[in-house]
Amino acid sequence: MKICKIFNFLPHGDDRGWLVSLDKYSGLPFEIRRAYYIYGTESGLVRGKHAHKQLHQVAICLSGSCKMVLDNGFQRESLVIDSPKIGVDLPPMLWHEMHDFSDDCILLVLASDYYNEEDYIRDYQKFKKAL
Ligand code: T46
Repeated sequence: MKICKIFNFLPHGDDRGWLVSLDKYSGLPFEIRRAYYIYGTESGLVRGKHAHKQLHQVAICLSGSCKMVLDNGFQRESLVIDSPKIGVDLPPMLWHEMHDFSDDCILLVLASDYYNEEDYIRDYQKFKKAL
């Protein structure tokens, strides 16, 4: 089974460049309640390292690149993302880590709900037990 699910967005292009619009009609699996973005992470540092109990998210690399490591408790996959035309699905109960940030990486994350620290599982063994 493949863990990683990718959304391919449809850019609107003309002689001025590209525009991608995202909402519930463009194939996202949830209505967006929150957006945040990550930038300025040094290449040797790792972010994420958690799963969410309920939250559903999609991560989009708007600039530069980073490596997403995804783990469903049984299998681990990784992929480098470097295009604003694709989104990585981060459903509930999927352990995710972000590695190898380029200096210019801007990672946009669209989320199904507001920030809630109670929704995080930050201990891998607890994550495995909760599956
Ligand atoms: C995730 C991955 C992809 C807030 O105050 N509001 C927010 O909406 C978020 C997301 C974070 N914060 C605060 C909490 C911490 O003090 O920002 C600080 C850094 O958060 P965290 O260490 O959780 O960041 P990452 O990069 O490890 O994880 C983030 C998201 O938190 C997480 O939900 O799935 O990106």
